[in-house]
Amino acid sequence: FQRDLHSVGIIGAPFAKGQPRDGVQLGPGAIREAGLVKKLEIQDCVVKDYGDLIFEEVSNDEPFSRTKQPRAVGLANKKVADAVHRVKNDGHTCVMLGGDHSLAIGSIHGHAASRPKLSVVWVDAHADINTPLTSTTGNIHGQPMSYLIHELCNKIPVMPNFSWIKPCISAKDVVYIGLRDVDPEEHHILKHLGIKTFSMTEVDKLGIGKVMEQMCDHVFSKIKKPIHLSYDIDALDPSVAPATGTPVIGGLTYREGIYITEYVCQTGLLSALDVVEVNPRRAKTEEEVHSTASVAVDLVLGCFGRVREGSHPADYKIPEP
Ligand code: EXY
Ligand code: MN
Ligand code: MN
Ligand code: MN
Repeated sequence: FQRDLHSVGIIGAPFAKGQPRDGVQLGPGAIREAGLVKKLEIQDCVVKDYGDLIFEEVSNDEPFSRTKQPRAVGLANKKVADAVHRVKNDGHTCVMLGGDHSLAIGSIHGHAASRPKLSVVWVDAHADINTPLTSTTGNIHGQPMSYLIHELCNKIPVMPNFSWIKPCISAKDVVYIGLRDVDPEEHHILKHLGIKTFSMTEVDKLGIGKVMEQMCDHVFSKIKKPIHLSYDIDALDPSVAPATGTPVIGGLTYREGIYITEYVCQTGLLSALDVVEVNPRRAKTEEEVHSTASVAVDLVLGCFGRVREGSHPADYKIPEP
């Protein structure tokens, strides 16, 4: 087995206002501290760290109807979109470290600005496809997909600091893996738009190997598009990744979670990755912070060539006595 060379551009996005729990802004720091850059370099990636984005305070950010902190979320996502666009134009595979999952609005938007035809693989316990009008919580991290899908554009109200967002993906180019906590309104949207979903039931029934094969059959049925992998750490079982804001029992095992990344890497089409919802303040112990951050690092490593069978340099020679 031989590795490809990967050129990786990393953006930290310490942002928490797409949801109500403090601490998810500390995700990028925790993932970096777990050795992300060093470990990528050890596996022969060329890494450019663009550092962490700075998000200004937004005053008078009153809810828009039920939707909470729309101005801050809209503004932060514009920054993320511009940063991801830049990383893509610089020629790297982009890694966006969240922060909460509302940041996928900017990440996918910025990615689509430089790669117009994308497929999106959304790995999550949740569908994150509420519209501002179906959401019962008003938390934008439960809504990002709704702003991005063409087929929903006439269901989205005009909100402050959201006017720059234009839908940029088609329902047929989206696949979900790991679902197990989907609101009724979201379930309707998924069925109505015919979006391909592999809930935990399909993971149980088919096994993760077949899930990934069928995922590829679905998104690459016509042309091979670049992949945007949006990986919510809560897709993994809370026993594997406890430090997160909305844990749901019955999730992916460590092995299933890693297999997804190995498989996506093997397609050669990974173009951008989000790792979101790591929240160090939701951990019960320091050990839970470390284990969650270290799993997040392993997911990134899997996306960039790490394989469990091991690997070796092409020119390696067994030493002779
Ligand atoms: N469906 C619920 C909502 O819309 O608020 C819960 C969303 C949780 C979103 C998490 C991060 O993926
Ligand atoms: Mn999510
Ligand atoms: Mn989630
Ligand atoms: Mn590869």
